[in-house]
Amino acid sequence: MTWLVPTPAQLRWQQLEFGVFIHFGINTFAGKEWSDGTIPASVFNLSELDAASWVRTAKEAGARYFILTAKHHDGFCLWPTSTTDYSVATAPWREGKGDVVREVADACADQGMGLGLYLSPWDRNAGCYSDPAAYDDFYVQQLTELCTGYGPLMELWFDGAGSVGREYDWDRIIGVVKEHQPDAMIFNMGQPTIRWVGNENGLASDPVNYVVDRTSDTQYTESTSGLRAEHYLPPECDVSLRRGWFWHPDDQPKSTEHLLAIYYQSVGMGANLLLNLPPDSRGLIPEQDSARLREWKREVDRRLSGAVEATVEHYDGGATLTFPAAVTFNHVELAEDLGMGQRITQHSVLDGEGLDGDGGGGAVLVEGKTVGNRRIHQLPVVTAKRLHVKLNGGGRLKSARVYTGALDAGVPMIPEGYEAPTDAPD
Ligand code: FUL
Repeated sequence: MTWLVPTPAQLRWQQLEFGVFIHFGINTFAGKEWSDGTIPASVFNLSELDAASWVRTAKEAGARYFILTAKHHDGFCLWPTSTTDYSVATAPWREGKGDVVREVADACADQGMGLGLYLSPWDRNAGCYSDPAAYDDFYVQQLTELCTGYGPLMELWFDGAGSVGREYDWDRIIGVVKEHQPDAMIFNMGQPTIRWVGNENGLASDPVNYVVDRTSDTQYTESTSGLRAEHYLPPECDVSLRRGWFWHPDDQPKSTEHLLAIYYQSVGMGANLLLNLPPDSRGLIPEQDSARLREWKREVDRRLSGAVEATVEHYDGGATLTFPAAVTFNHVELAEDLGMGQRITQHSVLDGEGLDGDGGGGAVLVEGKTVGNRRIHQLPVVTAKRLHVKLNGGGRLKSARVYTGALDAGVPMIPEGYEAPTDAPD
């Protein structure tokens, strides 16, 4: 059997683990999620846009990459493109001389943050959208501007919403990325290198398969795209801090507990987390939102504090984890050696004390399927000097550790009935 293995760029991307998404544009000023391309550029008028503070907020929350909606479905471009007048160049903001993509790219470069861009294929403003060949030219030009004008990009986000049934010239489009930004990850469409997790709740579910032959297209239909063959495509879990992707005055950030549950079920399940922060119509991330992020980050850090590394010794079908001394913990973290591809299909963590001959060992403490990039299990407090991990599928662990710093931590829950809306929004 040959295993599909990640490229070095895919592995690097997986190890970034957590990025911030920014939805900002004409919708921000109109209380809309999906506007139809007719809101005049004149509403894009604000006083305090501060891209450096967006990036700082992301960094303080622990994000290692940052993705901006350069153009959402409404077609309004946050950079002064040559392809359309529907952009910052005809808006009152900075007297039409502004470029949000530039300000974000500069802030990311200054703060050592990876930059990615979202460029919606569906465009409700472009007159040529109904003519596929003409629109492909237009889109390729937009993508070329973004891929050549703003320094290195680590990800291009191709959103399937609104495009089900539409054929774009993906060979040409992806050719632009390959020519100018060969290390950038390609999200979900064309010739993807990473995939959408399949919901907008930020949640992966076990098993999290990195090798797939199909991707889900959008939240709003059941549509999926076949890939002709299996590919190594690790998933990204996108979710908004608020209910909406764009800022709305009455929307509220999710609770810290909800965000913690998302963390365990994305990063803690071996998937990447892409958490959206909507800047408001002043151009700032609301203080309430940054406070919530700080509180969440503090609690994630507290739970993952007091790490004790295990010495890992593999044997056929598993591994023994030995700690320097007996340790009391309530989190176990495993990482798979993905250089060999994703192989572990099932794992059980057992109390290993019985191996020392005290007769009490062998109880299963926790189990699951995927180990992947990073699997974090929260479990009832236990003391052990040695653990046992049974591994199915032939894979090996790269590392293992336990966390001892927050033995009082409760199990966070997603609020009952919570689900991101699946109706096409306004
Ligand atoms: C969806 C879009 O329709 C939403 O507006 C948002 O951009 C989300 C990230 O992807 O498909």
